[in-house]
Amino acid sequence: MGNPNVGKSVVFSKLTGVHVDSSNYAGTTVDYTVGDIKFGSKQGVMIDVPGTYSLEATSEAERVAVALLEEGADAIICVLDATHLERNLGLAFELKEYSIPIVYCLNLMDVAERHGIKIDPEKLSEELGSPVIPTIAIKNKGLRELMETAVKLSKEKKDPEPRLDEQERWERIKEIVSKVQTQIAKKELSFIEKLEDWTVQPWPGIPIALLVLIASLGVVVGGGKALRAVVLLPLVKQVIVPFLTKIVSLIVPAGILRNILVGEFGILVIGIEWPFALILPYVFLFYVVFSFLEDSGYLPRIGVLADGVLRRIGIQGGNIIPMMLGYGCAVPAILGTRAANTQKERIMVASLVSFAIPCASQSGAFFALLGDKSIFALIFVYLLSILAMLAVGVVLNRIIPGKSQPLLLEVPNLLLPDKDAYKKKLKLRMKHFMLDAEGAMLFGIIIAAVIAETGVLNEFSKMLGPFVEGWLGLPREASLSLLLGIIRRELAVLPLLEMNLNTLQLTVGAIVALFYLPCLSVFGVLTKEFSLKTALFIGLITVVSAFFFGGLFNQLGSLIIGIMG
Ligand SMILES: Nc1nc2c(ncn2[C@@H]2O[C@H](COP(=O)(O)OP(=O)(O)OP(=O)(O)O)[C@@H](O)[C@H]2O)c(=O)[nH]1
Ligand SMILES: [Mg+2]
Repeated sequence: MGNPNVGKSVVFSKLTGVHVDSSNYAGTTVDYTVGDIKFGSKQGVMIDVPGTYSLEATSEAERVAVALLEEGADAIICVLDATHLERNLGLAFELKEYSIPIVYCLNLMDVAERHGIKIDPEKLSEELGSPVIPTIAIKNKGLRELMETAVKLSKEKKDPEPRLDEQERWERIKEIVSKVQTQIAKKELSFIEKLEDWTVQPWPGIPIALLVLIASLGVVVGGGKALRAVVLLPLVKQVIVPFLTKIVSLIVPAGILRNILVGEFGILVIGIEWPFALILPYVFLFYVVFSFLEDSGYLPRIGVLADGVLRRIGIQGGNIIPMMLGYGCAVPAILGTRAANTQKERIMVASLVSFAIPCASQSGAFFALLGDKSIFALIFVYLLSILAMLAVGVVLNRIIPGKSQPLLLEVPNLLLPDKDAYKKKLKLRMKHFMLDAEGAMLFGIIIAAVIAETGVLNEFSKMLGPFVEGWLGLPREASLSLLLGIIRRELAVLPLLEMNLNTLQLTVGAIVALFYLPCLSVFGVLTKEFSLKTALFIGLITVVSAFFFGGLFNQLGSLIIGIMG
């Protein structure tokens, strides 16, 4: 157990070999994970617990932590952040009220040293009445000793200590800190320390944030485009697909089956081109950049800068993390809202993520659709998403009962990401994308191939035709987008690529896709985390706004084009 962002998940992963997410911000772990540990001839289980500031849980994630403590254990490993000892000792003291033996893991010793903080573990151990093991979890330092101590302790009995009242407790903590900790005066702030200060002040924090944004977009959009145009598309279009087409043509006679496999919407044609050549490069580069920002501790700093704006729509700056996670995938973003302090904020952030934040796959599809034709349309769609978010935020803030509480937004130390942890994280994210996203995308593509080749699509398009053509100004076949968009968000965009649309139509298509249904997995997680009613409600609002805004834009655009001749 321990405060948020002290390295619990790293300790857990290193000791059990079970990979759990770790990132440099509070609220990475929002549910518990159990892992097996072997130590000599001994076997047992270790549990990775969400971070909590105190045992008076105020968020869903903290409640999970406290519930686990109530269930009991043979020993508690209480992880402390050596760079914020005073605050961390609050929970350390509360845990002493239980009859479970505790070993304190004094982590982040390397960062403390960099900050000129010196702590005497032996003295601290005397004061706390339990062993204290200094560690650098990320480098595996001290973890063996930590484990030995925990195993030894687990056989001992411990008497619960009486509860100290708030006042007494903090006085006692102050006294301990003054005894065990010395701060070496440093001549000059290091560059990282200066950067830590700069990035949370409007000046030069906001220009820095803009630079980070532009650099990130440059890598993702520019790099993705290059990767796609130079390597992936030629490979798929000129080598792989012709090869497969040849083989299939040899084996399968001309007809419906051959078309389903290698025709215009053939499974082996777009089933390879869409996921691998169009979406993958962007998703990959997005996570390259995002994981770096995550581990560096930069993301919560944007929360500090954006706090003023977000507060106006009833959201704390701390919620910036799940919102940004949403640009990757809405599922972890919605789970991440468990760290929010109130149910109202949870629902608001989850709705905004489902409503107007395009996920990485969908962004990839937007870049592919609009990137070459009109960079303005692309920028417009993203600006619109931000405007819509603010507008919907204001409305939801009014209609959802409850209020948001002031939250102490924890700003972590800036760290240079650990190379191995970073690589592992990236690998896992890509694996997850391959299995989850590509699977569902393939499923959608198979449906598309079958309904396109069997004529079902024609019937369906005829039905929706008047609406799609009249109101949205898109060709009839665009109803395929609406059908496939139910499965995954990028599938609402990709079919438009094959339709030779003009810029107005492309933008309308992108707007509809932007707001259109959250995908099936998002619907599932909304139902699980909130209720079926909430999921259906969010689904309904998104569809209605998609058609309303898309159509409105088309009508206005056509009018303006008409007037200008
Ligand atoms: N330099 C350094 N970084 C560390 C150390 N231990 C953990 N970290 C980093 O600190 C950050 C937080 O680690 P996590 O394991 O996610 O923290 P947590 O306590 O599980 O956080 P929550 O799940 O949010 O409660 C990550 O970026 C880790 O890589 C350490 O000893 N030294
Ligand atoms: Mg964790």
